[in-house]
Amino acid sequence: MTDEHGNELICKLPGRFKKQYHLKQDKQYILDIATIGDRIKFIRNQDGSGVITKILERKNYFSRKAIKLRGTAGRGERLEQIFAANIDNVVIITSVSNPKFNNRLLDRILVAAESSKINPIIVINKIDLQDPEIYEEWYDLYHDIGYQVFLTSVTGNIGLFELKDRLKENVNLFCGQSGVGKSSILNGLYPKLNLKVGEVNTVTQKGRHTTVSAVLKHVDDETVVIDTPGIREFAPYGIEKNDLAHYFIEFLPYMNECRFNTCTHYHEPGCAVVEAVDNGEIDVQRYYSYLNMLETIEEDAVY
Ligand SMILES: Nc1nc2c(ncn2[C@@H]2O[C@H](COP(=O)(O)OP(=O)(O)O)[C@@H](O)[C@H]2O)c(=O)[nH]1
Ligand SMILES: [Mg+2]
Ligand SMILES: [Zn+2]
Repeated sequence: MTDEHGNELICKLPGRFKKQYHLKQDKQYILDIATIGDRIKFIRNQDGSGVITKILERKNYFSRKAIKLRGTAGRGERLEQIFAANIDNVVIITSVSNPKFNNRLLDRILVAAESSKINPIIVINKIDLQDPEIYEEWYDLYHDIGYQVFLTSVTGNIGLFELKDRLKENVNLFCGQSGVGKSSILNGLYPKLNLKVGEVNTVTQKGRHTTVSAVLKHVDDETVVIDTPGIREFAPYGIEKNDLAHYFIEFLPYMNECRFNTCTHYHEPGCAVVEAVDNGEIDVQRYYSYLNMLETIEEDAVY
């Protein structure tokens, strides 16, 4: 960790701060588990190292539903896995090709960002590998919703300067599928980082827990980037069926017009969201993502 003067030191983390997964019902959870980006109090040892004594209140944190662990299926445990805390931007890296653009995953991460009130930034990378007509459609879709979208190519050195400018003086959490170019982009923006590229990200298996090990780097006095291992599956944590549509922000203007105020915008008659999809005001791909997520929430509820 880094102290108030910007010096790095190693801090011991007492066991009680180490619990990696927790139940939302556990009222202590915000205070109990240390995560990347936490601000902490510590005692300094004589040898210059420290011991963490307190985790300070977080302004926000970014999490997902933990992937199903062997031995827990069917026991009704709904566990949350925290990636990082005190974040300004979730920078969602996607690629137009190799791997191909995954709008379902993007929409899931957007929902998580919206529900945790963290600003999302979308990066569409590897544009050197694809025809502009293809990626411009995706650009327009997300841009028209109101998201900030950057088109980049690390090989072609396109869009990196603009992205770097946007990340300045913020704490930025990078996430996305493995292979989309997270490490390449970070190296392109901050060559000193010298991250390994083209590595298959391994999620380390420790006992029965699966660890997400994110790395936090101060790239200049005010700018922080956090790199995370590739995400294969992503389900936001703790979202109720009736709240899901609120996080598809372009649905909001229509939702009040639905005939039923309990409308899930699926099968109900008089649904203004469905009507907006039918007449092209809401993009059908986004609506499919919504239905896809609604279905997974319902599956979980069966436990
Ligand atoms: N053509 C092309 N390849 C890229 C670009 N960015 C990254 N790559 C390649 O994609 C592969 C995966 O990159 P990496 O940064 O390790 O992805 P990560 O898993 O998201 O960190 C590497 O072989 C990179 O050289 C790009 O803009 N264009
Ligand atoms: Mg990487
Ligand atoms: Zn509706």
